[in-house]
Amino acid sequence: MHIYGSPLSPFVARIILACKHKGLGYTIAMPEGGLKTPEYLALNPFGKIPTVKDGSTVLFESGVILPYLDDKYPKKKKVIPASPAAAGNAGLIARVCDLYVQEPALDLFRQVVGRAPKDKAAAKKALADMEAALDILNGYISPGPCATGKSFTIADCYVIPALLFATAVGPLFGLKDPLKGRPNVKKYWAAIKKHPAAKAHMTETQKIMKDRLKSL
Ligand SMILES: N[C@@H](CCC(=O)N[C@@H](CS)C(=O)NCC(=O)O)C(=O)O
Repeated sequence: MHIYGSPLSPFVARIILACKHKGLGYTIAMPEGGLKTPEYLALNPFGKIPTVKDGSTVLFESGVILPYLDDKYPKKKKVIPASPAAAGNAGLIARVCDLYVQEPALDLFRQVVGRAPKDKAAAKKALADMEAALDILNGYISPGPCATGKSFTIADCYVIPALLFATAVGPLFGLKDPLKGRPNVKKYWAAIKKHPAAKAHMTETQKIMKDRLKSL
């Protein structure tokens, strides 16, 4: 299986984390020549990452790729829990991170790296939105070892990249420790760093992020 993308992308990271949990082998690289070449647009007409090529199957959109991996490799560990209630809970935590933690964190990141104009009012709102979402996440997330408790699930595939961005950008906008006062999130973050599916990805991404921010 080939993943088009980079581990720094939180959307790509979801797929990497799922593959690591499942023990699926993969190669990963940015599309040759960039995201908007005719060759890449033929695979993903939005010209975004991730796109996955698995034999003759080509899929994009992280939210589509994750359940595909469970269905395609039924003998491997799953990321979506079997019981509807557990799957719903995992999906809920994932969605909270996707829409409400990661989105404002990415808005802030775009301002930092110059992909969005510097705008103090927009940054203040994004920071407040991110904090409010972290408070809500704190009410749903397990303190560990994984986001829903014992097992690594789709929730972790979403929470980890969202928190990598939230903890990286918060301090740049005056929020020294975005996890402070959110004890469940804080305990989760300390625990998941040691998880075999997450450890290497988190170390690698934090280094890429640090280098990226240092180079500005
Ligand atoms: N909804 C998509 C979002 C993918 C996405 O926005 N990827 C970003 C990278 S972080 C991208 O490719 N941006 C380039 C662009 O929009 O031109 C998913 O979940 O896969």
